[in-house]
Amino acid sequence: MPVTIALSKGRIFDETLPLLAAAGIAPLEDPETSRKLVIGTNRADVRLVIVRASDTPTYVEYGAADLGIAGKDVLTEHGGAGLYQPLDLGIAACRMMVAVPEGFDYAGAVRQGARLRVATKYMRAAREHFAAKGVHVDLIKLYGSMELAPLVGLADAIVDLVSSGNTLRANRLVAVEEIARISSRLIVNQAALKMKRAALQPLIDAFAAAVAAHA
Ligand code: PRT
Ligand code: MG
Repeated sequence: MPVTIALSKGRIFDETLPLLAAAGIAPLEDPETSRKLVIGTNRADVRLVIVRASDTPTYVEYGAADLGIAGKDVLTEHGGAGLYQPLDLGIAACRMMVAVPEGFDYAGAVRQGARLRVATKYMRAAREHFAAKGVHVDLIKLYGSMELAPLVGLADAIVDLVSSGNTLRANRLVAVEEIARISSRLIVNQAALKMKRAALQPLIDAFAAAVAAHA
């Protein structure tokens, strides 16, 4: 039975390549240039499937992939049912932040108990964060480019991921609160781990060793 690993292209794929190499796995094609969604590797028993980042937990949950790599942000929204999460890989690191337009008095609005309109793709994380703080919010679900929302009056604030901070700066937004530190995790289908342990455990161990070596 081949081992199937679900990855999203872009930063997760790029930052996973060295971990795959440490496990002796080299993709035969580059998903940035190939249109193939199933990519073979140098090992006949290992293949990669290229999925949307937010779909990775779903493929692994249903066993369509045995392993996957997904951001903590994505895992929080998914809920993690059916997934074993043995390793924080430390890759694709960023922070989930609350951000507002420059000059917006966020602390003042919170203090006065104002009801804030918050646009985000991360509904669950945002809901839990503001509920824990006792801040009343109306959440507006978006699928991307959250930074636009406050600029055109759709929202007072956003909850988004920030790495360099360049996107916030370019749109005259400032981060006012950290919700969580984010990195990507190895996720494993729980049933596959039992049925295919002989094939999966060496990969998990190789990833763990590679992560420890870089720590
Ligand atoms: O892009 P797509 O809509 O397909 O999905 P996605 O954005 O979920 O996928 P992808 O591949 O962009 O991100 C995959 C994972 O990388 C996320 O789930 C995070 O765990 C992690 N990650 C790390 C990031 C960032 N850093 C990041 N900076 N994901 C997104 N961003 C975005 C952020 O949303 C914002 O728009 O980059 C912008 C900010 O970047 P800076 O450098 O300008 O601060
Ligand atoms: Mg993206």
